[in-house]
Amino acid sequence: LKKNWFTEDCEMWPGGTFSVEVKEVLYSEQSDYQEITVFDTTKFGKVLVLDGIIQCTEKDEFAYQESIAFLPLCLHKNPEKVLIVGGGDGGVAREVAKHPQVKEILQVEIDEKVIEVSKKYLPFLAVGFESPKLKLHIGDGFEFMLNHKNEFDVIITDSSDPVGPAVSLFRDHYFQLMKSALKPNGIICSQAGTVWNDLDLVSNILNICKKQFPKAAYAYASVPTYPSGQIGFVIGSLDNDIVFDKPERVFTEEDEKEMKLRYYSSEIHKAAFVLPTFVRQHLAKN
Ligand code: AAT
Repeated sequence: LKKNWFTEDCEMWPGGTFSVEVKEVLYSEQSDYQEITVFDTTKFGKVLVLDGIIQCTEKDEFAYQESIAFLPLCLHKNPEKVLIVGGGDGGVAREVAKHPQVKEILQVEIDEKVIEVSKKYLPFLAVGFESPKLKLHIGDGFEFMLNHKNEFDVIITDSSDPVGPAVSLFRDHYFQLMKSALKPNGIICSQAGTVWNDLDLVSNILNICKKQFPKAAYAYASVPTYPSGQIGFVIGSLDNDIVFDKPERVFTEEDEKEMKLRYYSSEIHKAAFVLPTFVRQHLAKN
């Protein structure tokens, strides 16, 4: 490979990985929690990298942010109060704020530096922080959850992978705490890994979710710059009557335009829960 290619090298995806051609490194510093890098690329726009792992690229970030936001929001009958854990670039807040029923958003991000850097270099994401609906807390998502009970309609965990500061957000205890932080009929949605790289990780997270929530499912989105071009979410619901592939809130084409949606639609919502056969079979027996 040419010298100016960035390669996402991590023990979580051994033997093969994704590269992007870098035009210019805009920022690179170690924060209290992780190494933060922002660079510009020839074809993918600006890219945010934490500890060597791509968090988002300008080209395809909307596929991830829209999915992790609207899958749970549209499954809830009235998602008025929403908690976002992680998401320091602002992209998920940007999407959540668009939902017409959402009145109040709390966000807890561990690393103030990610927010600062996004505001400076990634304004298309950090625009999310400008919403008057949003209150931002700096702190650990796990600790935050210990002190909040019966408060949220929807909790979205936009966390990095389970290697650095986000390890606690994949634990049993965290899912238990999210459950008690929810109001009746509440819904959670957590970043839950890719089926091509680590199907066991996916089934572990889904099983942790199933232990706490009467209803749980894995949904996926196509995001070319995440490992293997795909990423998924576990969704858990306290509402026994939920039908995951049937959104409560259906968006018309006018809604899509007004909300500037580029990936999520009510059709995509249904498709997101239809899993490839090897995935369906693996999740059924593990
Ligand atoms: N929307 C971009 C996608 C992300 S960002 C993940 C965020 O989670 C980062 O800002 C990180 O600082 C934050 N974070 C990590 N641990 C915690 C914690 N314990 N509490 C609160 N915030 C935390 C995710 C990209 C997924 C990459 C898939 N390969």
